[in-house]
Amino acid sequence: MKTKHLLPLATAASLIVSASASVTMDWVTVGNAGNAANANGLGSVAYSYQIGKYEVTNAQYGAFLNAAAQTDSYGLYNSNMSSLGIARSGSSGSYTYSVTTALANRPVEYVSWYDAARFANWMMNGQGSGSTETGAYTLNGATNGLILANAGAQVYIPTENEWYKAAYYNAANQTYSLSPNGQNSTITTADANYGFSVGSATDVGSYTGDASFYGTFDQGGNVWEWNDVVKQGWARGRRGGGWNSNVAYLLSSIQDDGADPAQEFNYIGFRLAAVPEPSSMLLTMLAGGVMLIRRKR
Ligand SMILES: [Ca+2]
Ligand SMILES: [Ca+2]
Ligand SMILES: [Ca+2]
Repeated sequence: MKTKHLLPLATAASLIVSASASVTMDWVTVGNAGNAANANGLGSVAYSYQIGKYEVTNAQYGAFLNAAAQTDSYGLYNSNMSSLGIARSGSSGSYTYSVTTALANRPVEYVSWYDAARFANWMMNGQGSGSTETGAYTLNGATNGLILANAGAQVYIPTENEWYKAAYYNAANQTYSLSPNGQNSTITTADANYGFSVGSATDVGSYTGDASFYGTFDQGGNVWEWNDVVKQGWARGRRGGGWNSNVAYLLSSIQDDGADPAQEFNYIGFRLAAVPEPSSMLLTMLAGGVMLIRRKR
């Protein structure tokens, strides 16, 4: 399972991947629209959507930085990333970023909710020179404050219900499991990266036998993941626990109070969600002859 960690360090340090390539995201489709919520009220989603199969990786975020952070006006880069696989060189206006090959498939860490929102905007706007400031979220330079997703968001930070359904719902028996790998009994450190069992994040998808019902990996452990729910009027949700978390935080039963969306730590990352483009949705609406209410928040 963790054979990749046996790479000789000398090799790992000398191999640098070019991070200028475009980002390919692996998605899983979460269907079964209109499923009932769990007993705690979470997990009901009235529409079909996609969610990242994995947490966003250093390779993906490094490509984003090279495209969008040559002048890093919004703090997309955190210097603590350098020891975790993304290095910055040059000076403001011509910054470049390189990703250490051996760490390319680790989840990106030290990202705020706003960094995740900007990555989502950039993805929705077609990458490259696409804007980070408009799209799924109208940021226009904001690095704090309450920013809500726009009605037309197509690539975005998942809602708490979307995240929760993808992690814990089993459509075959219409129940929610305790753990994101479908288990109801207590999971162990053979099933997910938590409790300092590894001591850091691992490559996404390392726990190959522990996908969710819909095929996502690492929704329990590795890194906590931002979601879009607003808590306490200002905080944003994050779920799933991280490599340093107690097992309780991995489970569907945990109540989340949210966190400061500006905080950046070495155990919080994110994955994205997506819904079909408006053109295909318009066809659905015309075909159905009904108003399609896209998302509930
Ligand atoms: Ca940041
Ligand atoms: Ca297992
Ligand atoms: Ca995770």
